[in-house]
Amino acid sequence: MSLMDTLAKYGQEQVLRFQDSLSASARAALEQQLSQIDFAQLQRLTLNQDAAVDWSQLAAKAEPPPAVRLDGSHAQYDPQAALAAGEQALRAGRVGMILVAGGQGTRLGFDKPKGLFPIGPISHRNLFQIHCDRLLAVMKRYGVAIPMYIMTSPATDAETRQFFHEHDRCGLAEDQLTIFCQGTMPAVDAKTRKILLASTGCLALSPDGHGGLVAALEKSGCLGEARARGIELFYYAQVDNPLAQLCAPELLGYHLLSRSQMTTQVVKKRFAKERVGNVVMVDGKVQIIEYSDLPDSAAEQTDASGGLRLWTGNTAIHVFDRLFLESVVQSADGLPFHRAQKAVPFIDESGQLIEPRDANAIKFERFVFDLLPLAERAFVVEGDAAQIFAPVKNAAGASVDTAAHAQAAMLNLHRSWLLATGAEVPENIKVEIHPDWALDGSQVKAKIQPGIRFATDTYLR
Ligand code: UD2
Repeated sequence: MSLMDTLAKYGQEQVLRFQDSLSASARAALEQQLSQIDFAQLQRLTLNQDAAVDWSQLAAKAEPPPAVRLDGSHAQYDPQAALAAGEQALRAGRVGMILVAGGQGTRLGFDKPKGLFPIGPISHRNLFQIHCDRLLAVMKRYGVAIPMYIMTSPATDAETRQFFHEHDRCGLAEDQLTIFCQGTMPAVDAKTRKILLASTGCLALSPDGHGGLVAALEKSGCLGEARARGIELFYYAQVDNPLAQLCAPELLGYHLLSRSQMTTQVVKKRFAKERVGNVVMVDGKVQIIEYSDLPDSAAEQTDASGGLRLWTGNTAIHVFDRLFLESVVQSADGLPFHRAQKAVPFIDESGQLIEPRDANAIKFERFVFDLLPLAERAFVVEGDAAQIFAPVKNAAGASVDTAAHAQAAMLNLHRSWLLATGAEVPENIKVEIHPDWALDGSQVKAKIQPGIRFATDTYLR
């Protein structure tokens, strides 16, 4: 079927409205974009013919998942055994690291890839550097090279590659860092369901969500390369969380001991409507109900102890079996799409660029956590938010999840390590610890004089 016939069949002829004004190369580029679109799938989505989820019904059946709790309760496995199993996997070179960095930092008001956002309270290291420094310290501790796979999107790819090129891959070896780009989905007009044009020769395309990870890992060859290197499990984190304990052996170990295919680290939600996914059990399956889909009534329910009944906040820190990801590659196309109403700039019929203030378009995204129901065995482990979770989401001044909140969390964590050794760190003094100086509190005591008093802001590295 010709392109025009396809466009006519799906009522999307408007995308070629300006073709006569395009150069041959511009027209070819537009046709290349159009060739990537599954018009039948897009029509199902725009006509809402995909399986609609009754979130109220799902939430009514949702139970808190069995989870290894911070206080050690519900631990079917001995924490020391988990630590040992995770360390063994690390030393054996069976672990790879996936960092997703394709999102546009719109909420943050930062017009570069979020990974380039400077977050180090004293060092001003950006998020990419924070994560790479930690990975290098883990590698040093376990004497192993851990491959780092960074997923970008067309919105973040070029600047991300340029950054790593200009900064010697943040110290990672050439054969250790792979940057791969996720897929995209066209944005459609919220009323007419017509595909929007970003310019006369370019579609308004958005990243297809971090659920695009599986297809992107496969298409980029990363999954095959990881298999060839003997990688059996991936530690997964979002670039926006500077506290993520990359490749933490305990979580890896619980994943291995429980024979889980996908393990999720959760934190106790701070309040009912916290903007985190809710990790729940429904009909025996672990799954995540995103904050935007959870009815208030379900979010606000409390249990006998007075705490939130659905208490498990999704930190988006996961451990995946490579074999599990390989097994779902085929069904990755079956991951559901979530819709987001967004303000998307577009070219109107006269060829003028319109930059709406209010949501005018629908974006379609897949979520990586929708892999959970596909796992026969999933596992959930509670982490201490003060140690593992301080996402940078919102612009300065917001009540939660700003850079200032994340920096305070980083400083509080490092302070706690120093205070535990008997050092004195006055409240107004900032001490930032580079992971090469100390990856966690256990390494600090041997590095400082007993009872030392920090009188000025200090960056230990
Ligand atoms: C995400 C989770 C939420 C909770 C929270 C923790 C979803 C939908 N929600 O909320 O449950 O775990 O994080 O901080 O996941 N990204 C890509 N490609 C994309 C879209 C996003 O790489 O196409 C990355 C992005 O760079 C960021 C992360 O995924 O690091 C989260 O992105 P988000 O902003 O869509 O999700 P958020 O923060 O609302």
